[in-house]
Amino acid sequence: MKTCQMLYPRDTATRRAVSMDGMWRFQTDGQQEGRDEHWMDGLPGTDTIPVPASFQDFYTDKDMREFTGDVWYETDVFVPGEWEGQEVAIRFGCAAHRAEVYVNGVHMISHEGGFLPFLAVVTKIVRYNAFNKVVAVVNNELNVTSIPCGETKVLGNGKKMAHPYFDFFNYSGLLRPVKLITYPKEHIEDLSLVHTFQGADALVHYQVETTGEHPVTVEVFDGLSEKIASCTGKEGTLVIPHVHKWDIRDGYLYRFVIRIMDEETVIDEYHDYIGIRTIQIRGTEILLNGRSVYLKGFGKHEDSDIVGRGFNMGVMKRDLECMKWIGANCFRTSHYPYSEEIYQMADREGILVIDEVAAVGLFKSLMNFMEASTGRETAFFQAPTIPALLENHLQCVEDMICRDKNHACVIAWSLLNEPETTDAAAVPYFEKIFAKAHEADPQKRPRTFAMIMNSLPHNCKCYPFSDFLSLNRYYGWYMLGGYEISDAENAFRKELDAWEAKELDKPVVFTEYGADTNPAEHKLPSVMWSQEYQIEYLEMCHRVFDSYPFVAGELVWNFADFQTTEGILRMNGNKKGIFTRQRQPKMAAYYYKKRWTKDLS
Ligand code: BDP
Repeated sequence: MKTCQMLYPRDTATRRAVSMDGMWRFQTDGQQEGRDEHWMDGLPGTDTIPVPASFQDFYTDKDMREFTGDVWYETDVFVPGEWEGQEVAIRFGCAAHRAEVYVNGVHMISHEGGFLPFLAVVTKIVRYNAFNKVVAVVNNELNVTSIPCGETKVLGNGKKMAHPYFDFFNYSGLLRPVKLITYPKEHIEDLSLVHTFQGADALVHYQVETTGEHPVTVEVFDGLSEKIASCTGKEGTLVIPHVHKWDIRDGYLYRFVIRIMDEETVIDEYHDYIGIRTIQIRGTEILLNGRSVYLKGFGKHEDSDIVGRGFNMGVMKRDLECMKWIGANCFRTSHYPYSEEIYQMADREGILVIDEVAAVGLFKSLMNFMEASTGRETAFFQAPTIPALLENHLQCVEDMICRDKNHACVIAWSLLNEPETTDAAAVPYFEKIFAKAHEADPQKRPRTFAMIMNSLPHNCKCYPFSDFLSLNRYYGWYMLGGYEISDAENAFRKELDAWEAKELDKPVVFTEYGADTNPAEHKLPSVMWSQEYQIEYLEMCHRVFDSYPFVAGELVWNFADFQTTEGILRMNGNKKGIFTRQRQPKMAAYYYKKRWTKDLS
C-alpha cells in the first residue's frame, strides 16, 4: 500500500473530501452466489443499512447477528464534473476483515485487514457529473493467516460461524466512514515529523513525500493565522520559538500547512494539527517531555449498543469525558487500531494512547483468557501458516504506523496481544515485527506487546523485544479468586519478585487486570461478580503495583463492558468494565476517581 493512502482526508485549497455515509443497500451472501449472479452491477434485494456500523446488531434474527461469510454493500455516488483532471478515490476508513471494491461493475481493489484505511483510486473508471455505482463485498471470516486470528466453523446445517481466538464479538462490515476524495495528480503523499527541544524552542525535523519534483513549502501556524515558522524543501528543520509543549490534559496543537508550489501557483495543499512533545524510556521510567509519567487508564474496545464496533462520535466523546472525570491519562487501543477520529480527540484532550495492531489470537485457543494461567502450549508459531500470517501482520504494522505516526497522543506501539511466547519458534517472528515498527516510525517510539499470564519470567522467550513490559495479569480472578485472594496476592508478588530479580531496567506497565462485575450485584461480604469484589480485587492489585518502583502504569481491563461471543463464561459479554456498556459508572469508578486524582507519578 502506498503511504499517501493514509493521510486523513481533508478539505484544502486543492483537495475535497465528501462523505458517502448514509443508508447503503445491503445483502448477505450465504450461498456465495453474488459473484456469479453479478451483484457487483447491483444487488437483487431491497434491504438498506447504515454505513458506518457493524451490521450484526440491527437485526432481530440470530442468523443475521451471527452471519459469517460475504456481505454486500452498494451505493450510488455522484462525482462532480469539476473534479475531472484530478485524481478521484474512495477512501474506506476500514472494512472488517477484508473487502473487494467494484465501481461501475469493475473490480478496483482487494484489501486484507479490518481496522485500517484503504483507497480505491477510481480516476480512470468514474463518470463525471453522473452517479457511479459503488459495491463493496466485505468478508468477516476468521482464519490463522490474517489478523485477528481465529477459525470459521461450518455447522451441521451448513451455516458458518466465527470461532475467534480472542474475547470480543466478531463485529464486522463497513465500520468506519467512507469518503469520496479528490486531490491533484501531483500530490503530497506523506509527512513525517520528529521533535526535539532546545531550551525554550522546539526543533521539528520534517520530511514530505510527493509524487513530483515541484518545490515544497511547510508553514507552522499558532492558532489559525499566526505564522511562527516556515521552511522550503522536502526535508528540513523548523524552529518553533517558545514552544507550547503538548502534554497530558494540555493538548496544544499547531497547524502545519504543506504546499507543492509552481512559482506562485499552489499545486497541492495539505494541513494537519500537530502536538509537539517527546517520548522516551529511561531506565524504569516513561518520560514525556523529559518528565516521568505514570500511566493511568484503560484497555478499551470500540463497542457500543446497536452499532457494535461501528463509528460513533457520541460514544467517543462520552468515553473521553468519563476518562477525564475519573482522572485517567491513557488508554490502549486493544485489540486493533481504532478509527482516526479518536486519536484526533485524544490529541486535543491531551490523553496518551498505546496504539495496538490487530495481532490478537496468536495462541491457538478459543478461550485464551481461561487457559492463560494453565501453562498450556499450542505450538502456534510452528504452524506452516505462519509465513502468510507474518506477511499480513507486517503490512498492518506498517499501515498503522504510517496512519498514526504524527499523533502526539500516540506514545507507544503495541505489536501483539497475548501471543504464545514460551516456544522459541516465536522469536524470529517477533524479531521481524519489532524491526518493522522501528523502521516505520520516524519518532522511534517505544514498542511493546501485551503478555499473557503464561508468559512468565522463567519461560517467556520474547519479553526482551519490548522497550517496556506490558503485563496482562488476572491473579484473583481467573486464578485464586474469591476467598483465596490472599494467596493470589502472594502469587502476584512472587511473579513480580522474579521480574525484579532479572534487573531488566525497563518499566513494567499493567496493560490488563480486572474482574467481571455485574452492575446489579451487591453483596456484603463480597462474592466474585459483585461490585464489592471488583473493588477488593482492584485494591489488592494496587497494593502490589505500589510496592514495585519499576511499575510505570496501570491500565485496567476494561473501560466498559463489551460484547463477546456467547458462552458459559460470558454473561452476555465481558463485564470487567469500570463503566457499563452504556457508559455509566460502576462502584469501582468512584474508587478509581479517588486513586487517580491523587498524584501517582
Ligand atoms: C485477556 C485478553 C482480553 C480479554 C481479557 C478477559 O487480552 O481480550 O477480554 O483477558 O479475559 O485474555 O477479560
